Amino acid sequence: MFVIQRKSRVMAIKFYISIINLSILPIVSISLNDDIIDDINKLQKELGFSGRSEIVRAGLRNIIAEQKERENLNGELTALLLIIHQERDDDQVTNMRHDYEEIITTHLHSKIDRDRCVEVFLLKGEAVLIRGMTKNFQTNKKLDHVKLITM
Ligand code: NI
Repeated sequence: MFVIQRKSRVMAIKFYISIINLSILPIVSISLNDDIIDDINKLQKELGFSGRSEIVRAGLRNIIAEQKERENLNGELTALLLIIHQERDDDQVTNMRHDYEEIITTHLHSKIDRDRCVEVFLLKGEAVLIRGMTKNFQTNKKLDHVKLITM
């Protein structure tokens, strides 16, 4: 009798410890501008996320999944690279595209509205080059949105 009680008490303590461990996630602070915070608040309402952290985690999971998918790309590929940026940053794309002339088959550049432009690159070539181009554009802070779609 005594043994059983003791055992169940140990199990209860272990259970509480595992709950505490689950709830203590490392905290990472990030700086965001007002526009992004507004977007996050809107997303939270529209998609029913329980909090901002939840949204950030979902976004990060997407980036990680995309990156893993990209790492698996091999050989000759056809892909579409979509870029949205402020009109004033046109030169960012113009300067960077020169390094990738050999894989660019089509380049479309159009205005979205008064301040923004969209650029679409149809790419054909080695996966390693397409990956490199995507990485360079994605890490350019002046570009608002960069997305690779492989076919
Ligand atoms: Ni433009």
